[in-house]
Amino acid sequence: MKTVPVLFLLLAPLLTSCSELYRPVDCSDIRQRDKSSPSGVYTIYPLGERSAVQVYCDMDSSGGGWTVFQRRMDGTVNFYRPWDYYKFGFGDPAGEYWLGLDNIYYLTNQRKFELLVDMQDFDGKKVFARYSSFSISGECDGYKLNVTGFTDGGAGDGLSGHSGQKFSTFDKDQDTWPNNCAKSFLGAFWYNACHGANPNGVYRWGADGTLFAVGVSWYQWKGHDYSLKSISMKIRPVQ
Ligand SMILES: [Ca+2]
Repeated sequence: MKTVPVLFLLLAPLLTSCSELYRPVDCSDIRQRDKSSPSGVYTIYPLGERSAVQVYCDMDSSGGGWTVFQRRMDGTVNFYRPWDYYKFGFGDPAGEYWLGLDNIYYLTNQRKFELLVDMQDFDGKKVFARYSSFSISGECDGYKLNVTGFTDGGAGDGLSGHSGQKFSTFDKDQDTWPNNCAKSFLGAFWYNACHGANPNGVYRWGADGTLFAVGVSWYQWKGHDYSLKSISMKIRPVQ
C-alpha cells in the first residue's frame, strides 16, 4: 500500500522532464536528429531551457538545417520599427519576421556559422549570396556585423561592405553617415553610409523609384530602386 505513492513520487519528476530533455539550439540540431524533418516552424533554445523561441527552419536549401533570422515575402509585417523590436525580434515565424539581435548573437557566438541569403524577384528568378563566416557581437558593442567568405549565387555581394558596422534603427543611429540611414532609407540594418542591401526596407512591388533606395533592395543584383519579392537570411553551423 505504501510503496505505490512513493514510487510515483520518485518517477513523477522523471516522467515530466522527459519531453523537455531535447532542446535544439538551432535548426541544424533538428535536422541532425531527424534528416526527414521538413521545412517549417520549430522551437529552438539558443541559450538554454528558458530561451525558447519559434523560428522557420529551411530544411531544403543546400543540405538544409538553416535557421532563418530574417524573412520578407509578402509585405504583411511592418519592418520600420525601433531598436527594442530589432533587439528582441518581431513578426510571424510562419511568414515575415526578424528573430532578434540577441538571439542572433547567442547563436553565432557558440559556434562558427555560415550565412545564406536567398532572394527572388517578381519574375520568379531566384539567386543567392553565400558567406562562409557570419557572426555579430553583443549589444554593448552595437551588434557589430562580421561577415566574410563571399560565394556568388547570381546575387552579387551586397553584404561584405557592411562588415564591421554596428546595427542601426531610426531611434538608434550607429551608422557612419552624418545623417540617419535608417530614417532616410526606412529600414534597420548594419548601415554604413548607407547601404548595398536594405533587406528590412519598405516592402514594394518591384521597380519603384518614388523614394530613392527605401525598398527591400539588393543593389548588386537589381539596383537601389527594385524591391524584391522575397528575401531570407539564414545561418547554419560550419561542419
Ligand atoms: Ca549617422
